[in-house]
Amino acid sequence: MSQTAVRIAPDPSFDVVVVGAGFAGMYLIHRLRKQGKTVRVFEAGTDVGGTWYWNRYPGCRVDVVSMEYSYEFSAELQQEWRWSEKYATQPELLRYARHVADRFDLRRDIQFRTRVTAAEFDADSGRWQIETDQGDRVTAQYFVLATGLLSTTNLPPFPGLETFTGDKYHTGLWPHEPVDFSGKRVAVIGTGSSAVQSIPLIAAQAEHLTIFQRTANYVIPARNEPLDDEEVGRIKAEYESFRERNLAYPFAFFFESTGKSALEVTDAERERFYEEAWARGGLMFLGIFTDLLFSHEANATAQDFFRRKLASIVHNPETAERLMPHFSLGCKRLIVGTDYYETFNRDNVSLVDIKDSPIERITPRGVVVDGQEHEVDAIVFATGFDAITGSVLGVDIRGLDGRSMRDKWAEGARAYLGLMAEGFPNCFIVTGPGSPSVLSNVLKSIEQHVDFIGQTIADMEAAGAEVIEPTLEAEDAWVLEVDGIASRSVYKSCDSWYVGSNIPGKPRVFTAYIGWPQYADELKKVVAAGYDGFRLMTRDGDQVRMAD
Ligand code: N01
Repeated sequence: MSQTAVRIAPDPSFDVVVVGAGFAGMYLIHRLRKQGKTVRVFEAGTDVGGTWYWNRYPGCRVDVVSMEYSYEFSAELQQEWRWSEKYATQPELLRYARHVADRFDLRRDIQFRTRVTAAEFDADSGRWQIETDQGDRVTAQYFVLATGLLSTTNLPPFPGLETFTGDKYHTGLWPHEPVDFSGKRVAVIGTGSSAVQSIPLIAAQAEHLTIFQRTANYVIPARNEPLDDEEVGRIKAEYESFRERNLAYPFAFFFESTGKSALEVTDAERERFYEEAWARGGLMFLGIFTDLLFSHEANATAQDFFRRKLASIVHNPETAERLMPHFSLGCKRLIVGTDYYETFNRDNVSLVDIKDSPIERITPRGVVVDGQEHEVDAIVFATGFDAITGSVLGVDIRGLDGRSMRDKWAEGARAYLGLMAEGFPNCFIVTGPGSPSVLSNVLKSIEQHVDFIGQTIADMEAAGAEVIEPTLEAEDAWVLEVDGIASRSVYKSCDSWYVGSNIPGKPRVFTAYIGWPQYADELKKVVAAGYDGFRLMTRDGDQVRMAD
């Protein structure tokens, strides 16, 4: 451990230390407190909310419907909170997070403005020793990474970046004060979800907007709308069964499906189903046929539909051609947007294709591509995240015999059930690699994992176990299973942050478990079989057998 100035916290010893006060860290406090555990959460920001604290760019909103993207652990909470729109905006989501923090008095267990820098397991004491950038050194029996999946921003090292004299923004680290682009020439680099959400709003304000696109993506209309009292009342009257029904869907959120292959219907029927799904909008488009994510042939029919839609919206045929994606729909995350393609019909918007001519450099005045300087007053980097693993590996985590997580994951992230890694006892990762995580309604995955952690700790205590760790055999088998399912899908067929290819040098591994209900069953089976695949021990290393 590094020898930084040490600040002794008033009580440096906890049952559980958690990294991150987003939705996972917040629910962990509530759940573990109820079990009588002492919990300390360290959070780099100045408030709760995680993703919704950091991502404040114009247009930022959730792409899973609000009535589903919310906690269900408290019936009172879900009854009293009133979402105003089908897809809540970032400010509303942040208000929700703050409301939850106040309602359950969570802040007293959170230390803000503090980043965990290192954590090491001490086999003698069976405890984790944790260090922060504020000089804290604390210990805990359990160490939980609630670091989020899209938290560590990716800012590519464009040559000359530091010489730019205008304003620079990253969508994932947006200022807390309002940003006014009126009268400015603005560049947006990137065309992922963050860019797609912000581009129409920036275009409406800026004098000119230039968009630098490396890969054209598929954008489905959100069809966002205010939620009316009648609909909210109907859902709230049967919230429990509404939740239960939605968890039976592959991504743990509801969608309408024909229940058929895209290839077993006539051309006219297929077109009608696609039109209906386009009119409904949202991520749910992917579920309209059963095989869009598993058959390239079926997927090609959806790609064709999207390209025709796009061509019908964008007036300039050359621009439309440049906006056409050329990979399997859904392979990169389908983007949910509002007026995105329509924005390219504005006179003050231009599109620069950088697929074959990457950004050469950034100058004091702008962005150079193919020898041409595009002069701008501000640059918005919508260049994404070191997803899934970035924030876990941002902490120097050392397990048994000082082995580092960075070494363990050098060839790709691996964790049994996406929850625990062999060699790192009593260390849990919420929505970690190998769990449904990014392919789910993540609020449901968070509650599922936090409940699993709470139950595991309670079961261990009842059985006299103090240490839990997965076996290497169980971890190996799980990694193979996750990869096996992914290999039958379209997800590995393109470059994306899902496989880590957006970060130079990152191992290319697809780590999301496809199929929320099957995963949920597996977790239940593991517990019912006495924590199958895990080793449970006393602090002295004696094996403890859990009841089946
Ligand atoms: O990031 P991204 P994001 N030179 O990685 C480009 C969630 N989210 O922040 O595709 C030039 O998707 C890169 O190009 P390419 C959601 O899960 C949700 O937009 O790699 N360009 C791409 O166009 C989402 O998927 C919402 O070729 C470079 C863009 O930058 C995830 O977060 C809203 C480059 C990055 O897109 C990430 O979205 C926002 C380079 N060197 C985010 N490097 C909701 O709707 C990267 N790019 C809830």
